[in-house]
Amino acid sequence: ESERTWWKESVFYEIYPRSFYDSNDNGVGDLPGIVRKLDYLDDLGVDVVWLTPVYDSPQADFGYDIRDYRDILDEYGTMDDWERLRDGLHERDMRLVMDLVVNHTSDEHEWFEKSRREVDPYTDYYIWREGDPEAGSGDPYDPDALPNNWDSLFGGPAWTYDERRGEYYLHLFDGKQPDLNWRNPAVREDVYGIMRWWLDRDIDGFRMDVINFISKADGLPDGDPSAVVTGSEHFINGPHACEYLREMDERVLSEYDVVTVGEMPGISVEDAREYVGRDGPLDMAFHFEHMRLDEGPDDPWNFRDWSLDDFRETFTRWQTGLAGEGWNALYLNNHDQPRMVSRFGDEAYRVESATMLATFLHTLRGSPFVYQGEEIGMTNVPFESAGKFVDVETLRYVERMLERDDVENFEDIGDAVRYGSRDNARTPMQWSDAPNAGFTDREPWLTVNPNYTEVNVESARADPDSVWHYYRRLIDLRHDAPVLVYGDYEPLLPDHPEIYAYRRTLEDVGALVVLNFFDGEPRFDLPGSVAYDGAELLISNYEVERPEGPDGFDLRPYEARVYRLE
Ligand code: TEU
Repeated sequence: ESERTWWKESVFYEIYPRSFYDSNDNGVGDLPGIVRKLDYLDDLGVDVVWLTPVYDSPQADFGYDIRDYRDILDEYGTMDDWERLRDGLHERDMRLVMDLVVNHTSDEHEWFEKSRREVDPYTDYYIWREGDPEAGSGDPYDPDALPNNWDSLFGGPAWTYDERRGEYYLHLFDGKQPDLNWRNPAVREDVYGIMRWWLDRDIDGFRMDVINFISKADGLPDGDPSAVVTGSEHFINGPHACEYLREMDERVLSEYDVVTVGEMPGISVEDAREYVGRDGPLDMAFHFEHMRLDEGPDDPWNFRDWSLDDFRETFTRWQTGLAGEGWNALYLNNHDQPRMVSRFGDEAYRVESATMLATFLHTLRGSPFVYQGEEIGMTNVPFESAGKFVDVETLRYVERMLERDDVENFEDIGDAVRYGSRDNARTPMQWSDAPNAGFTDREPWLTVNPNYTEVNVESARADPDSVWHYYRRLIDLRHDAPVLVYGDYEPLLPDHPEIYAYRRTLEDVGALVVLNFFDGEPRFDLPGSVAYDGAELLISNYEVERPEGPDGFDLRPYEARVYRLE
């Protein structure tokens, strides 16, 4: 809706704690490490920090598999460290958003341990089915024996047979991440209890992991086998997802002034209106449409070029589709995605394309989410060999592919894995040109990108023309220019093959955004429909000769300009 609130005016910063800063030199980032970098975040100017999971967990999916929702992973620190982090943020007028991962738990969570043993009241806390182990060969993993044909999002069947209980349990992700049974009111009550426990510790909101997956279709019917993820039509935006979230809103969220962002793979603008529209239970949603633009239609790992037409069409649809209805959560990369420079920009024009994409992110209608390292233009990683990857999704994919007859060795799929692996986003934050990028004094848990000698915080802060200083200026600009936050969005030059341009308008103030998405030098001509009396260049990533106005100019590779129009 169009109401003004703090979270619409906020720039969010996502921290992946394992890779942010290691305070005790064991090779793993931790909470005291983040505390030491609070002034860094304050200097950058961000308003809200979203922390990916720091709870006790066996780390099968690096924290998205939670063993205890009310405790901090030992490697990351203690509750006291967490409180110091929260207070340090609040003292600096920053807010803290925690990750809520409640579609599934770890298989080491007490609830699951009890559910396997059919201990009440936990017997129905998860989704158990008998299947037909007698079918086919009698092997419980014979596909005919499984309760249905659903795939896990990490590949392979979504069912694992539990010897102890003699039944299969559903897991939309790894076998170590069993799905909770949201139909059971006691499960929902326990989730609300966890939420209140954190909200009462004065957090400022939740990012909710795959929250549109919590409701599975009645009877768990077989899915269309031609879908990219078989079964997904039966668990993405399932029949009761919105209803459960409404209940959560009524019972918990409405009592607190917090922000909620649902991570929602597979939602359309129409779905988003239900979740985050006028009467929607949540504030914002992460959609994935722009993340699909370079993925093959049948195989997400079969990467192809994305096109500016599709990119512009997608963003325009979300900008106009939520206008007056809801609020966009804007991102170009996160801990699950390749680095934006390597994907939507150009490593050969690293600084230019990083700053151009940053300009885009901060001048759309919605709240920008900056992912750690983005503000210094970190890029994908030239992983030396298969053995350097650690992410479960990547490892499962490699395993699966190596079983195929047409794949001889890792290098046959090396390009796709190097481009698409989530590990690209998870290598240590590059603080300086010291060994291990100044992240740790020990062997880090995941390779450091060798470009750290050039791309690092210390050198970026020393260089006024760096990506870092551009982010800082851009964030300041957004704080001072309500038109960039609240203004209407209108695309200009809708068919231009190289330029993405748009106008934002708030009452009598306009902003003109002109972005060259490639390395050519196209000419920009302001459409005659855009009238103005005066124009001021608000920000640009190249020097601009002062008298040059917004009506027409030649762009340089990845150039970005924002003009204020009166
Ligand atoms: O990600 C959800 C999700 O859809 C991922 O499968 C994502 O699309 C994929 O990794 C892209 O390569 C969330 C978390 O952000 C992710 O880190 C977790 O692994 C996942 O949920 C399970 O909790």
